[in-house]
Amino acid sequence: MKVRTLALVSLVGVAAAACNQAQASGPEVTAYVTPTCSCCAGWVEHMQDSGFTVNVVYQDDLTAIKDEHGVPRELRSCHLGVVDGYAIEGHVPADVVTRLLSERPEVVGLAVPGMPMGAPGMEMPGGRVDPYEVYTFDRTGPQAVYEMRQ
Ligand SMILES: [Cu+2]
Repeated sequence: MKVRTLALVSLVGVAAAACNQAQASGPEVTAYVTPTCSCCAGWVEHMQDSGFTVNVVYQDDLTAIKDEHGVPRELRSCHLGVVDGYAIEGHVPADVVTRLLSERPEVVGLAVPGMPMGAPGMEMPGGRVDPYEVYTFDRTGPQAVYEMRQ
């Protein structure tokens, strides 16, 4: 019993150390945004607040970069994030990106199509939140609902 407790304590120690390290450097996201998009800037801020390092690339037209990264047309939103080889389309919450990076499913990326009110970067003054889905996708189209938010 005593041995088990000790093992558990040291495991927790390792996990805490790993967490601190992740926060210090943070996964790197390249965010492709249009210069006038305020909700895109809101999402960038949300990712930074969640410990991600975000490199913002401004482009007037994101069609080509989204085509290049295999984002299906029917799932498109405003900005595109690229993190660790995955494409993150639209207002995907940071914790769902973190889940993706730990589970590493065989998908091209995640998408929140459109611009649901209340999603990160789409916060409404009255606090309104519309339910929305986070989809996984490959180059042929949406694959599955990865998470639902409301
Ligand atoms: Cu937006």
